[in-house]
Amino acid sequence: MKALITGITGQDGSYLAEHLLSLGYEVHGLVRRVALEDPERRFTRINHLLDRIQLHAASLESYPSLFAVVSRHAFDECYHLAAQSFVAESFADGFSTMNTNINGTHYMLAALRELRPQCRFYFAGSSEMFGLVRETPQQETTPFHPRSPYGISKVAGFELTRNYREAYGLFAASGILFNHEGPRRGFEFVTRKITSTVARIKAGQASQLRLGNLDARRDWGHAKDYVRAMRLMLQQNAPEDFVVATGESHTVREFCELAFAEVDLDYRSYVRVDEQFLRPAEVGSLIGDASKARSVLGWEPTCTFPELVREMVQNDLKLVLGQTAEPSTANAGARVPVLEAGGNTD
Ligand code: NDP
Ligand code: GDR
Repeated sequence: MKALITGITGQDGSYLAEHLLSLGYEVHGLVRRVALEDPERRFTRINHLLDRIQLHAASLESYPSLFAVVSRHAFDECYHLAAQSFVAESFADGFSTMNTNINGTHYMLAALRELRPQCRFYFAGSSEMFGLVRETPQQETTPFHPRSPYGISKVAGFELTRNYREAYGLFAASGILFNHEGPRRGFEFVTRKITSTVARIKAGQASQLRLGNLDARRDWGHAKDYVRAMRLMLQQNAPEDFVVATGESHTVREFCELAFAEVDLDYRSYVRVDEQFLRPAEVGSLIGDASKARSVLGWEPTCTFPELVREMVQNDLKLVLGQTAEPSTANAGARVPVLEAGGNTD
């Protein structure tokens, strides 16, 4: 099986690449060019995979570049994960979020339809599509009410995916994934912001943690569990959309409480509310009902909330102390890919 992952340098892309490699897939990744090529840093999450995957330079903003990659390889599955994924940033720059997330998805679907209609397509939908929730818990049939440019872009991507399925017969499925985290999470997301700051406070390198809405409630799972569900969706007889969630929700405050307790500190002594981290329109509470994924895909989450918090804090402690931590850097520098003009690395 030959799979293409867009967003392979991100949290989910790196876990998914590992998962597919472990199942014997040939894994290809799409990466964008950046002006300052610094592959070792840029590919931190996939450094340890670089000698087992093939990277292709292309831009989500350019249909011809995506077309070129799809035209060169007979992909069986495409996991479209690349996106501007930070909700707060989408308020700061809604236009680029829309361009990347909506057009990027449309271009990928159009290129596959044109060149490789038998390739199965996964779209990274989000619980942010539910936004101002109409029912609790949220399931596949819950109406959408997005509250940010990011959420709107994901609803558009979801609808595009459905339309390509219905209009052109593509095997195109969307996962409606609730928040999933882990040691590879970007530092701007609240879980990693908390665990990395807890580690720095413990090491005497920081004295405070400034956050926005402590009462926001999320259904947090582990990214490693969630990438398994993505693949399972593409192994079904027919393309369908699935909610992927733990069915448990916690507040940001509870996350803080556990994370600080992990290093024997009381969060109340360190956490301060800072208005700059409040959002113009907030998604107050999300909790998913993944019954369909459980019964149809046979999918189950394996990581509990306390285990997730502990793993992230312990990993950040190791990073602060300069010890080996996730993602593995064991293979760093083994083969630093050079992304050549209009080309790929193979
Ligand atoms: P990350 O932010 O960690 O990764 C995003 C990826 O998208 C990176 O590889 C990034 O590449 C790439 N990307 C961003 N903008 C562009 C662009 N303009 N052109 C090409 N590539 C681009 O996200 P996650 O791994 O957490 O999430 C994966 C997907 O799942 C996203 O679509 C996200 O919206 C969605 N999702 C995530 C959830 C979560 O809780 N993690 C929940 C529900 C949905 P680069 O390294 O070059 O920046
Ligand atoms: P979210 O994740 O917006 O749910 O999107 P994030 O971790 O950014 O926020 C979760 C909740 O925490 C509140 N919050 C803060 N958030 C951040 N980032 N920084 C803070 O200081 C802070 N203080 C409180 C937020 O207001 C929010 O309520 C993530 C992304 O991965 C999306 O791509 C994905 O689609 C959804 O999860 C499901």
